[in-house]
Amino acid sequence: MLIVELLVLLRSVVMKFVLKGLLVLLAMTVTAQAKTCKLEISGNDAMKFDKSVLKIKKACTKVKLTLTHSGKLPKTAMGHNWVLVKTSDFSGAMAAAMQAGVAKEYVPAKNVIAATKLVGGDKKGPKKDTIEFSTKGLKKGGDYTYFCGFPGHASMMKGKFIIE
Ligand SMILES: [Cu+2]
Repeated sequence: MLIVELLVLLRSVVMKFVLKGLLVLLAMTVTAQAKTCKLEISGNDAMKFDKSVLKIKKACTKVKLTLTHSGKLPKTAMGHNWVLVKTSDFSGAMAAAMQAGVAKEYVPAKNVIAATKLVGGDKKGPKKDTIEFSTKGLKKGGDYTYFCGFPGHASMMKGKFIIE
């Protein structure tokens, strides 16, 4: 008699643990489904980004990136954008950015994971641009490069985008 009662009690305790575990898992899944990670980078009048590496965690499902022009030169002379590509697409994307021209904000027509508008340092602006992009399809440990598509800038203005 006592054994049966004990077994029933034990079963209900086990069930509680299982349910609790499921709830925790569910909560983790919900959290993982919507995690926006913020990144900031700026470009200056000396044709440089302030960062050569940008890192996010694999758990980030979205990235909110802000590019700011920290200088004073207009975007016609020293414009900067931020273009993210697979490193294997980088050299092709540099050429494609130039071909796209200022009308397309020097953003390549294809193989672009994400890109901002062209920003300038003077009041004509814009001084900054914020974009949001999904990390869907991007791999942890993958090889990604970001660069500025303004003609001639990418040799100095580039960096690694790392998912860890
Ligand atoms: Cu630039």
